[in-house]
Amino acid sequence: MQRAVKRVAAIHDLSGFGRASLTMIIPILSTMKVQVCPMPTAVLSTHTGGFEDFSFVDLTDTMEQYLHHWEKVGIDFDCIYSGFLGSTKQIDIVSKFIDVFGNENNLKVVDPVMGDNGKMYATMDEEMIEHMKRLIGKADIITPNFTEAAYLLGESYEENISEDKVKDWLIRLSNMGPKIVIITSVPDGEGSKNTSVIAYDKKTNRFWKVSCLYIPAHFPGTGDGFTSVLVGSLLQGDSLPVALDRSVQFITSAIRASYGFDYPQREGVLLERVLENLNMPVLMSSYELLK
Ligand code: PXL
Repeated sequence: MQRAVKRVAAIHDLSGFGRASLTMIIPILSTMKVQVCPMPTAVLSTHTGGFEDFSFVDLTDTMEQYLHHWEKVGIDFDCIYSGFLGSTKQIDIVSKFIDVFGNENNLKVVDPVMGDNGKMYATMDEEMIEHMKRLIGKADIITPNFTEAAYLLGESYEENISEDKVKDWLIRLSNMGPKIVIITSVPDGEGSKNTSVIAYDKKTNRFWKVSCLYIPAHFPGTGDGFTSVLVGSLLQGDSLPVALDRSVQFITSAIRASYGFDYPQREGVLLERVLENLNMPVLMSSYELLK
C-alpha cells in the first residue's frame, strides 16, 4: 500500500540565517505535503554566499551515525535528495546512503551544488568535483545549474551557448549515469531577456525547455527551492514537464515577490510570502518540447 504521506531523506546543511538549503527545502516540501527527514551535513550561523566569519560545525561523523541508525530502524524513503556537501568524505557518505536506501522504486535526486555565475564556491576543489562526478552516476535525476554542468563536463562557461550545444551537454551528463538531467540558469543567448531550464529524459529521448524572464538579481538558495518544488511535484505524480513548469513558476514568483523590496539579497527570497502558491491550481502554460 502507498504511504499516506511521501517521505524524503534530505541531505543538506542547516544555515541559521539566509534562506537556503534546509530552511528552503523543509517548508517547501512540507507545504507540498511531503515529509522531510533531514540529515544535516553541517550547522552554520549563515550560509556562505555573501556573509563572512560565519560559524560552521561539521557533522560528517554524525551523518554516518544517522545512516547506521536509520538502517537499523528500517526506515524507507520515497526519495533521497542531496545538495550542498562540504568535503569528499560527505560526498562518499551520500553515495553509501544511496547504496543502502536506494531501490528501484525510489527517486535519487542529486543537486551537485558547486558554484554559480561561472565560479566555483570557495568550499569546493578539483577533488570534490571528481567525487561529485561519481555521485551523479548513482542518481536518477540531477539538477546542476549552468556553471555546475560546465564543471562536471570540464567545459568552459559560455554566455552565448547554442541550444544544440546544451543538448549535447545534457546527453553527455546523462551518459555519466542519471536518467534525467536538468540544467538551470541556461543563458538564452545574446540579446535575449530570458533564461531557461532545459531538461533531457533519456528513456523517452525528449528535451524539454521552460523559459522565464531574466531578473537581474541574485538570491542564494533559489536552486534549493527549484529542486525542492521539482521533487515535491514528481512525488505528487506530475510529469517531468509539468514539474519543471511548476518549479520555474514558483521560483520566478518568489524572486518577483522579493525584488521589489529593498533588502540585502543575501537574505534569500521572501519564501514566506509565496509558500501558499504551491497549493494553487497548476498553470501548465510555458513548457516546450524541443525538436
Ligand atoms: O544554496 C546553496 C548553498 C547551500 N548551503 C550553503 C551555501 C549555499 C550557497 O551559497 O553557502 C552553506
